[in-house]
Amino acid sequence: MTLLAEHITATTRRRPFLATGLLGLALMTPLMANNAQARELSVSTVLSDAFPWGQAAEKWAELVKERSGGELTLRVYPNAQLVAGDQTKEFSAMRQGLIDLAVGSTINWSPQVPELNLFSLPFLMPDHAAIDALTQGESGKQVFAAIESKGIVPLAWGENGFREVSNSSRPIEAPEDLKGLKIRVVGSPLFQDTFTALGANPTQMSWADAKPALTTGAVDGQENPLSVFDVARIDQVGQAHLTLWHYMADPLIFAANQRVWKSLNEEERTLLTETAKEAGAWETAMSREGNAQRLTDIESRGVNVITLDEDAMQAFRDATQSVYANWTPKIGEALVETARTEVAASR
Ligand code: X2X
Repeated sequence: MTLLAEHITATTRRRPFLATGLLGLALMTPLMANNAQARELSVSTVLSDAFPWGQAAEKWAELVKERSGGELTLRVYPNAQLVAGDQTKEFSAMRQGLIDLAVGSTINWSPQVPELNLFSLPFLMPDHAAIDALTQGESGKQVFAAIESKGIVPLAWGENGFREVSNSSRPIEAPEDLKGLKIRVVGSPLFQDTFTALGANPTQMSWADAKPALTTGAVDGQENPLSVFDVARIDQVGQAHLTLWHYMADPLIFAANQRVWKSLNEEERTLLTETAKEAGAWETAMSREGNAQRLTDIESRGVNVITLDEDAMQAFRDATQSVYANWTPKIGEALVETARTEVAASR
């Protein structure tokens, strides 16, 4: 089915009162026609419920179903299928109404919301306390305001996690070790700059294309959180070396299309917001707690896990300073300054 046909079918089946045109009427099922109260909303995610990210969306759906007594249901569409795998189009698709709700990564939405690049600034957030300081602080408020100004209603935060770099050919212990390595990155321009600054050869592609590219050796390396490396069994596609450099972490954001949001009553909005916050907090804690075991499992599969001392970390920080020069004006001087202050206060 084409994306549009799929959307029309999905939308009309779920929201008969919003259906437009004859096609919509023709596709209305008798059940829904008799039960105009029940409503199903689509939720887009990039990763399935084999990963914490997909589990965050499923948890949200579970809580909504439970508390609405079945009157409101969320149906999760993983693997960026509502945007045919093109994850950096998710935000636009939600804005256009092709997607009702999403649990999305700040990286994937950053091409449309420049402020979201804040979280991708290399080595800005050293630990979980720093991430929380931003998402739960003034920075988070400003970022949510930026999302809202683009026609999307942000509801809550979750977490994909600290992204660690892996590759098939050598241990990465210093910026020089990245020289010439082809690294798969998400199609978000800041990553092009970070890996270029480090002397690597960044290649932008979707997650759907990443594993095949690692398998064939079209790329040498990738960067993703431990949960993704573990669940997707990235060790099985030749990624023998994994460096824990914590260079950035991508929060997840629970959000809604504005028209969908306006069509909900006050009670439904409160329900969606509270359950999103609960699901996000649950997933963030679960994902963080799982990391120690994941690391043990990854090492037991023979992956060479590299940790860096303070000097080595500083060398990476120094090598990526140009990213701040290029991106601070795009993100907003004031926001970057606020974030730096919040990170410092969390130390
Ligand atoms: O594509 C990736 O690397 C992933 C799955 O982590 C994101 O969607 C940001």
